[in-house]
Amino acid sequence: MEILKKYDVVLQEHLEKAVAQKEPHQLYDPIKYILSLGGKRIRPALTLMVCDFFGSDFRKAISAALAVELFHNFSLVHDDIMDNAPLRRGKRTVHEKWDVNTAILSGDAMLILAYRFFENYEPQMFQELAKLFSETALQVCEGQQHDMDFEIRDDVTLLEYIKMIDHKTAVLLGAAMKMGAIVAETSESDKDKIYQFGRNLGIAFQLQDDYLDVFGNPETFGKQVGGDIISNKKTFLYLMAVGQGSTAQAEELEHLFSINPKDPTDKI
Ligand code: GRG
Repeated sequence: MEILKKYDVVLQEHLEKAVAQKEPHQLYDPIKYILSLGGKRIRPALTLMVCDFFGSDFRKAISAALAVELFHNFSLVHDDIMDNAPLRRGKRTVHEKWDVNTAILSGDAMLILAYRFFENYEPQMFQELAKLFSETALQVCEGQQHDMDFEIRDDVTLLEYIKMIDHKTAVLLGAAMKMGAIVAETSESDKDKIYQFGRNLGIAFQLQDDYLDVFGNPETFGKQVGGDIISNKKTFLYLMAVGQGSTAQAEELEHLFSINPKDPTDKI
């Protein structure tokens, strides 16, 4: 987290600029609001860090990082509408502060603004980044749909849950990191490895998020603690509580994420 903090100032400055002086204010005020609430900014920081890591100037990756953060914020605004959530980042959600229609439209604008950031790259890089972005966005929608479907099911398996969070959350962390590698023009093999790393990190991230939803400190969690229980979400804790998680499923998971437990270098 200390390393990632290094990128915070740059990100803040660029995010503010991205929506400054845009009209109509009814559309952009909610965007400015959600961005002003900060959040951890982990995804864009990872984009910049990976670019840095591969020896390239991290400033080249700023547009990609902004696209990732705008997309993430858009998904939070729409997710909060779907969950009827009152709080985000410790403050009122956009649909609570304004209304649902405004939150939908401002979210849509953020999605488009995100995409437009890729236009700052040369055609070949634009194509690679935009393709990854649209593939990822579609997977996020698919993950979100599974998450909703699971609310009314009682037989969700651990494997189904992991696949769901892989799409809903982890692919975006994978894409955020891969974008840093794309901008740094690394090899295809490095791009693939960093993408896998990001996805595994994303799975761990969502497991932690699920845990905090139940046991987090309401003062610092930023969301309503217990929200997942209220909406009957199928989380890791829920599945453990009802005794889901067999050895066969664990083996399938290893296969899915290409982890070889016997190879000590493969312990992402
Ligand atoms: C992709 C077109 C399209 C639609 C979106 C609403 C939706 C469909 C998806 C929701 C996906 C979602 C909200 C996943 C949860 C991911 C998650 C763990 C969010 C919290 O991330 P943090 O902790 O938040 O990084 P901060 O506030 O720190 O930025």
